[in-house]
Amino acid sequence: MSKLIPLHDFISENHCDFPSTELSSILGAIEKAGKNISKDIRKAGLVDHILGSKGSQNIQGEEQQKLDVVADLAFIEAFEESGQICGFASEENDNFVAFQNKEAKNATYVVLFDPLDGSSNIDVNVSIGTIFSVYKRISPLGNEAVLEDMLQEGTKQVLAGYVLYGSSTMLVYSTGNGVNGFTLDPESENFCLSHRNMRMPEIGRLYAMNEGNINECEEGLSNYISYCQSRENQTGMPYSGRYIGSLVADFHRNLIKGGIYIYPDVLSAPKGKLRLLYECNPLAFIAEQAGGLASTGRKRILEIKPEELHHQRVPYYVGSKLMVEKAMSFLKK
Ligand code: P6P
Repeated sequence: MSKLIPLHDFISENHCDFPSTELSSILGAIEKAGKNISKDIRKAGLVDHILGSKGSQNIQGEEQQKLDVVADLAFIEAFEESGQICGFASEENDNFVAFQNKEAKNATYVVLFDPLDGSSNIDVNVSIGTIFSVYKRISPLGNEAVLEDMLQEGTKQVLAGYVLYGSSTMLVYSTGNGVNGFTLDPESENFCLSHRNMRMPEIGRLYAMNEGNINECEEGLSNYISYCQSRENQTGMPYSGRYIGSLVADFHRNLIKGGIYIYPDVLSAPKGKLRLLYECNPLAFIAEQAGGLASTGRKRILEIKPEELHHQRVPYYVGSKLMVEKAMSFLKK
């Protein structure tokens, strides 16, 4: 087996990827929290404080799982310890938080994150993930972070990615110079380079959508799904439907094998279900950096100007370039 390259060695060998040592420190914080959450998830069935509902709801009105809150706190602590983050917004918290210590007020970056996406799958042992997005602050150094720091277009991301707690635990990120994937080595407890310069196949034969919504989505999308299920597509065979119910897991599979993930606007979610800031932007950044596309079906995700912190949801078509383009061609202009 060739020599394993731990994340920190990769970063120092590719310092050009990191416009600043601060970013590599932030990635170190994500690595630290990701390792801790991975340990908790691996023993979830055995420890009472891990599984099940916490008996509270988050700002989204969703039942919080105990591990949601544990993950949220682990990432907040790691970001604060890094000294590079002046403030954050988390899907699990009511508002953004400006760190109060002097060092933080002089920090350059803000982070937006979903600490544990797909957490309803924890109790059934299905892959879940953390999604993160880092921006340079707009507000002046020396002051507290402000809301505008959190409401930037996705094109302004300087670091984005995810931790996937799957059959193995992976960290996948981009700083705008391509996408690299690292797998947690249980022996050394290091994330080691396992997927260098990841490229999303231009086309594939997998589509991920909750087809329970098929009677509530627009006709063009319904026609696209019929196309996927027909012999008219490029394979001459029906595509395979693969929907895990965990965005990070569906996205990661499509990144490797090619495919499309769709969460449209439906009657129960008129603007779509997925959150622009915490889910759509970071994965759109990764998709585009790997040669894929991410759209609302009509507009590039990364160009949307966020208007509000929590409830801004968008329809989401993300994945292989030719598949997203094909899906969009079925939608009314
Ligand atoms: P539905 C999880 O709650 C999530 O945000 C994504 O991870 C997942 O793809 C989607 O929602 C599942 O939603 O409505 O199909 O159960």
